[in-house]
Amino acid sequence: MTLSIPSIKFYNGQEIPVFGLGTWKSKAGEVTQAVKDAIDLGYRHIDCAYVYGNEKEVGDAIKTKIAEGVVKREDLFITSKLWNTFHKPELVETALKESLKNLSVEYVDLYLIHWPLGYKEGGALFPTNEQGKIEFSDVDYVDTWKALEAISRKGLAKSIGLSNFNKRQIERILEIATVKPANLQIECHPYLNQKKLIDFCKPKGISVTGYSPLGSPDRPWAKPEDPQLLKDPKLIKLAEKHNKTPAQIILRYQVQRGVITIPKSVTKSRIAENIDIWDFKLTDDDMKYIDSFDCNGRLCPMTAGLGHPHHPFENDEF
Ligand code: NAP
Ligand code: SBI
Repeated sequence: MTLSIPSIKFYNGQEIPVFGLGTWKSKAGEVTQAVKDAIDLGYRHIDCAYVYGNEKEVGDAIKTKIAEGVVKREDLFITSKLWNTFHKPELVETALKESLKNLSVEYVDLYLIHWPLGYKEGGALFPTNEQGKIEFSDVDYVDTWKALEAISRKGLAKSIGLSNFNKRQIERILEIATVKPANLQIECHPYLNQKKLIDFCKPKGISVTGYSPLGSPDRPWAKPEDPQLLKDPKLIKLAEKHNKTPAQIILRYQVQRGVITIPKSVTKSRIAENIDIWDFKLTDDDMKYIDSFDCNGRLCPMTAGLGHPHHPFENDEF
C-alpha cells in the first residue's frame, strides 16, 4: 500500500507535497533505482539540480515509472535549479532546457535560482583561477530573476523560486518581481532551524523547503569531530519516547512546522523509513524542545564563494 503525502498550496494555487526525495550526492549508478523505489513507496516530489550531475539518471526512473503506469507526469512534483554559471539572462532558458531533456520532462514544477552568486559563464561548473579560487560573474540575480519570469510565462516551469537567498536579497527580488517567488529552499534542521527567515517568508506567501534535514552526514567536507545530528542523545531519547527513529523525529518536526522537507537516501530501507512519519505527532513541548537545539550549525556555508558581493551568509544575520 502506498501512502498519500500531504501537500501545501503555493500563493499561485499550485500544490507541492510537503515531503520529497533529495538527490545531491546520489551516485549515477544508484539514483535511478532510488527514485524508482521512492515512487513505488509513495514519494511524488523529487528535488533535483543541474549541478548534481545525475538528472539524466533521475529522468530514467521518472520515464520508467510513467511508462509502467505507476504514476502520470501530473502526479509528480519535480524541482530543478539554475546553476551559478548560467545566471546571465540569455543562458537561463538553455540551462533549463538541458535539465528538462535530462529529466525526460516537458516542464518542471519548480525552478529555483540555486544560489544568489553568479560564477564565470561558459566553462566549468566550478571555474577557478590559477590560485584555485572560484571566478565570479558580475550578473545581478535580479536580472536572472527576470529571465526566470520569462520561462515561467512560457510554461517551462510551473512555479519559480529562490534557494540560499537571505532576507535582504529576497526583498530585492520582491521589489521588482512581476511573478513572485513561490518557494525558498534553504538549509534547515534542528541545529539551524531558520525561524527568523521562515517568519519573514510566511506572511509574504513564500513557502519554505528545508534542505539537509538529517544534517547531511555524507556532505563531502564533513569531519569526524563534527557534531552528528542523527546521533544527538537528546534526539535519540525523543525517538525512543515516540517509538520512532531519530530521522523520523526530525522529518516530522519539519512538516509539523510547515516546512517542506527533502531527505536524500539511496538506501531502500531508509527511503521507506523516512516517509513513514504520518502515524504520530510531536507535542508542543517536543516541538519547543527541538527548537532549542538551534546553534547556528550551518553545514553548507558555501566557503568557495566567500568574497562574492552577493554571498548570502557573509554580511547579513539571516
Ligand atoms: P540529508 O538528506 O540531510 O542527509 C543525507 C544523508 O543521510 C545520506 O548520507 C543518507 O544516506 C543518510 N540518511 C538518509 N536517511 C537516513 C536515515 N533514515 N537514517 C540514517 N541515515 C540516513 O542531506 P542532503 O543530501 O544534504 O540534503 C537533502 C537534499 O536537499 C539534497 O540531496 C538536495 O536535494 C537538497 N539540497 C539542496 C541544497 C541547495 O543548495 N539548495 C543544498 C544541500 C542539499 P544514504 O543515501 O546512504 O542512505
Ligand atoms: C554540488 F554539486 C557541489 C557542491 C555543493 O556545495 C554546496 C551544497 C550543494 C549545492 O549547492 N546544492 C546542493 O544540494 N549541494 C553542492 C552541490
